[in-house]
Amino acid sequence: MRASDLPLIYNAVQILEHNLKERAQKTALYSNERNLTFQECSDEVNRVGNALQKLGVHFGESVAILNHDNAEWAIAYFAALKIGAVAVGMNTLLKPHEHAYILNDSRARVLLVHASMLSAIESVREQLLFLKHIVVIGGDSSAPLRSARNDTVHYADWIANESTELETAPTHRDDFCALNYSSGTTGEPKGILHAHKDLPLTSQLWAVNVLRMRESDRTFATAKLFFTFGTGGNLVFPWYVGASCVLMAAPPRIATNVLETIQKFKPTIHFNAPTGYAAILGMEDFAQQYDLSSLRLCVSAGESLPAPVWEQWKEKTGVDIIDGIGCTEIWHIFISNSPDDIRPGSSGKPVPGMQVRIVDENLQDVPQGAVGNLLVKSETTALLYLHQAEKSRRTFLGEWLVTGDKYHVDADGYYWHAGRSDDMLKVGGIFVSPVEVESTLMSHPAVLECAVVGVPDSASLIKPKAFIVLKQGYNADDALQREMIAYCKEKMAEYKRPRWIEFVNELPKTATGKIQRFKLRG
Ligand code: 3UK
Repeated sequence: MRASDLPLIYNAVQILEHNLKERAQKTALYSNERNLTFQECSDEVNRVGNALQKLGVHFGESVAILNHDNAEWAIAYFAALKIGAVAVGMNTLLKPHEHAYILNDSRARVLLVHASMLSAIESVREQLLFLKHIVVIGGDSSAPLRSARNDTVHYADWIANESTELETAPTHRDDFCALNYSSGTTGEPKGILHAHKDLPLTSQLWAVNVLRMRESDRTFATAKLFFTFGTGGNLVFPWYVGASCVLMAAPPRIATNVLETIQKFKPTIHFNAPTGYAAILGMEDFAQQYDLSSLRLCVSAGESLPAPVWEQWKEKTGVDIIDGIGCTEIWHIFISNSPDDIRPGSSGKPVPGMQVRIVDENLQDVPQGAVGNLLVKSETTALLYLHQAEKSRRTFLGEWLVTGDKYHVDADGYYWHAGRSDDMLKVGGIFVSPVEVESTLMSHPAVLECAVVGVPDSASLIKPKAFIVLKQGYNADDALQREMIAYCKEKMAEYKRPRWIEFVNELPKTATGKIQRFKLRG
C-alpha cells in the first residue's frame, strides 16, 4: 500500500467509522471505567466534535489532550481528527513548565485534561498564551470546578446536549492530524506533525502485513496513548482491523497493574517496553499467579530488547516477543521481527514498503557488517519539527530520515542496534537527555560538577547514572545521594532521575576541558 492508494480527500476517522458497517455493536474499547461499542465511540466522537466546533476550533488548529489512557482520550483524539483539527497527545509524566511550553508551541485553544492534572495546568495558567477553554475529564462532575474562570467545564456537561451527527471535515490525506512532542539532547521538545495518511499506512504496512493483527485480536499496551507506540498499537491499529483495545489508566511501571489487566481483560496482543517485560520477569512465579493464557503475541519497542529477556519471557509464558524499532518521526515501527521470523536480540528486517540505509559520516553506505548511522525512508515520515528549522534540516534529508541510531546488518539481513550517535538515553523506552539531568543536578547546592551517562542494569537495560564532584563542605554519603535523587524527582519527570549516584574527586576531561562521557560508561 502506498499513500497514493488513498483518496485525495481522506480523513483518518475512517479507521473508527469503517467498523460501523459490519460490527457497530462489537466492543471497541475495554477499560476499568467503561466499555464502548464502535457505535458508542462514533456517537461520542460526534458529540465531542460538535462541542469542539462550538468552542471555535477550526480546521488545522490544535486540540490538546492531557489525560490518562481511557475512553475519553480515544474519543477526543478521533473527534479532533474528524473536524480537521490536530490532536496533541501530551505526555502526562512531564512537569507543569513543560506542559506550558507544549500548549504554547502547539497553540492549542482547547485542552481536555484529566481532573488529577488540572492543578498542574492551573499553576502555569498565566503563561498560556493561546489556551481559551479547559474541559475536565473524570473527577466528580457534580462538584464545582476549582477554577475561578468560567472557561472551564466538565466533560459530561460539555457534551450532554450535543448531537450524535457530525460531518467529516474534507481533509486532504496530507493534512496534519496529530502532533507529538519528543525530547532532544538540548533545547525544547520537538513537535512532530503527522498527516491523516500516516495512520492507515503504518496500520497496513506493519500491523497487518508484518504483525498480522486481525479482527479477532484484542490489544493492550503499557505504552501510553500520548506516545505514538501506544496510539498505534493500542488504538489505531486495532480499530483499523476491526479489533478491540484495552485501555489502562493506572501507571504501567507497576508490574501487578499490567498482569491484573491482562488477566481481567484477556488481550491477545500485548505491547510493552523491554523494561516492562524485565519488571514482570523480576516477579517470581508471575506466570503461576496470573492467567496470561489469552496472549498469543507480545511486541517490544522503545529500546532494544536484550536476547535474555526474550528467552526468559518465552520460557515463562510460551509467548514470542516481536521486537521492532520505531520512532515518533516515522510514527511507528520501521524495522521489525515478524511472528514467523524472529532473531532474538536483533530488531529484525526493514518493514516491506519502507527502506533503510546504514551510512558513514559522509552519507556513504558502509560495507555489510560495519556499524554506521541508520537512515530510513518511509511515506509516513514527518516533514519537519515544528518551529525548529535548523534541527529539521539536519534530520529530514529529503526522503531520508536521520534516526540518530547506530546499526549493523548481518549476513542474513537482520539489523542489530548498536547504540545512539548522540548522547540520548532511552530509559524504559522514553528519551532522557543526560544534559537535562546534568543541568538539574548542577542547580543542587552541593554539586560542583557532574556527568550523566547510561549504564546497564541487571537486565542489560540502560538507566541514567550520575557521577558527581561535590563542593567543599559536603559529605559524600548515602543521605546526600537520596536527597539528590529526591531533588531530581521534584524538578523533572520522575523517569529521568539517576538510578545511581557515584561521588568522585574529578571527572575525566579532554585537554580543552570537555567531559569525556564515554570513559564513565565503563
Ligand atoms: C529507540 C529502539 C532499539 C531508537 C517508538 C515504536 O520509541 C519510539 O519513538 P521515540 O521517538 O524514540 C525513537 C528511538 O528509540 N528505539 C525505539 N525502539 C527501539 N532502539 N530497538 C528498538 N526496538 O533510538 C529510536 O531512534 O520515542 C517505538 C513505535 C513508535 C515509537 N514512537
